[in-house]
Amino acid sequence: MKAIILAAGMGNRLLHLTTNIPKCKLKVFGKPIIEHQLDVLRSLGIIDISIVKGFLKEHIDYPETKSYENAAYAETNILMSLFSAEAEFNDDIVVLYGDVIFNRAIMEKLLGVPGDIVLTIEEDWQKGYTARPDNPIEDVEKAYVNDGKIKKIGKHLSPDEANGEFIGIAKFTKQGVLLMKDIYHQSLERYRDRSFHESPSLQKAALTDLLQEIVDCGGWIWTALTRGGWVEIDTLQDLNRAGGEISAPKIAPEVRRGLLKHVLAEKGFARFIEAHSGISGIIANNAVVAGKVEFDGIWISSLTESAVKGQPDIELLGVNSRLATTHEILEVTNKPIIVDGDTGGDPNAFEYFVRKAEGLGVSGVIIEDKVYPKRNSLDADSPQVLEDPTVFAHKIKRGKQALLTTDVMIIARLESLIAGAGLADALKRARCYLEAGADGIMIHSKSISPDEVVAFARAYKTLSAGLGKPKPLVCVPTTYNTITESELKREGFHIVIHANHLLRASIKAMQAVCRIILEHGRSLETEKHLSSVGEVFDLVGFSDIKNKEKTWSL
Ligand code: SPV
Ligand code: MG
Repeated sequence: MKAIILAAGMGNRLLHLTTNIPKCKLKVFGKPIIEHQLDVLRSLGIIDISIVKGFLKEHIDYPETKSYENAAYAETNILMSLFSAEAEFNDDIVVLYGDVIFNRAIMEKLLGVPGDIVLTIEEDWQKGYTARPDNPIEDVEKAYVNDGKIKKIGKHLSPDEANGEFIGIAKFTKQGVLLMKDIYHQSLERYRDRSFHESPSLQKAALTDLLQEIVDCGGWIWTALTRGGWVEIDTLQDLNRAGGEISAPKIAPEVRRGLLKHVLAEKGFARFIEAHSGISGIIANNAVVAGKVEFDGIWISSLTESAVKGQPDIELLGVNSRLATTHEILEVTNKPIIVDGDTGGDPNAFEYFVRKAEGLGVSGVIIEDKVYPKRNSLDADSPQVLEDPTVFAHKIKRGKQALLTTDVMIIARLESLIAGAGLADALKRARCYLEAGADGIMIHSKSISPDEVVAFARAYKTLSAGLGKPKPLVCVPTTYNTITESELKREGFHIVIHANHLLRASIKAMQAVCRIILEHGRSLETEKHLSSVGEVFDLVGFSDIKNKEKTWSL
């Protein structure tokens, strides 16, 4: 008996947890899902195990297994993954979806049921879904079983008709494998350029589509019934209920610190989003769309760090407040952090700040070339007083010398355009600060058009290249927000910071909820605008703590 584990998919619904590791490597009770599977298989003497990999395949490395690849994992589905291991179709096999954890009894029962094709079917399937509100019933691979055999199978089966759920574990004898292969190859011809049961094409087909075709062709598919004893991990909620941690994995300061340089070296570009508190840090850190588009790092903004404490952005709260907020955010996130250092204060204060930030695990500090105490750059009415460039360059030198590692970037922020001093002044200052050792330049602007920062970027390319190794260029497109990140990248920017959006979003949301409560004299009407208390528990790691307590009491 051989086993084939299908672990090529992306696991999009596990959000931040599967951007860097494949779903089958997520831990449940401290052990990756796939290792739970390997342990059960091996305990039953099944040692000829193949794993079909795709997304982040390099992370699935088990020396005593065979490896197959579905390189087109993003455009195909599980049937293509299974047939990527067709070379193994010469013996009895069990096939497992890579996201199911099951106990030994389930596998023993499956192996014990005679029949050339046997599926493990959950009988009490509806009950499972009342406890999994994140898993819509339309996504369940439902089955209608009669006389011990599958009559219908697939997600489209009506819940009233279904009397079971396929849990993603199947057995094929040698004869069963032959039948499956035959029907698959006939189907490749017969269903060329058209839909295949519930899927738009055979390339995008699920295993259940082929199983239904086997039934329709007169093949018999038997069932091994179960009531519980397994879990499928599709969502954060599933993972947490199974005993897995859903908070972002922790990272040591010395590892995190160098990540910004690493991202820039790898991708040449990084997108940052602002955070101002632990909870906003978690939201920023974990945000992901389409399974892989996420922020590369977090910006600790002076504007929002002050505003969240109800204070204006005028260097009022001091470096220790900024460092405390930074610490709070570092505690609950694992991405690179750039901290807004305002003007940096005097050189001694700046040395203190960069050393503390470095110790905490910060990757970058940006200081702006204005005179202390600065005013927020986006305010049109405030005086924006530029610092003498020599004085500012000296501060950069002092900061660089104070650092103990080469991990942290000190980025000089040019306020020439904010102060109305023009492009030539900005370029002159950029040269001066780069010569003083700045690791990058931020050009700021409050224009609603990107033209002036783009003009700077074009001139900067030549300037920076002329000074030796080109240094990263940063921008904050708050006012000129029509330009996209990719356009900015094309124009020569390396870091784009969305500098205040989470704070502004929360202000609006809080005001709306206050209004609704005042208008209705109760809070019922606010519910649709709110996260559930359970979601708060999940976000802040309370759900993980409950799991840990269960693990430790075992
Ligand atoms: C911040 O986010 O605090 C910044 C950018 O420094 S800005 O508010 O545009 O000055
Ligand atoms: Mg600021």
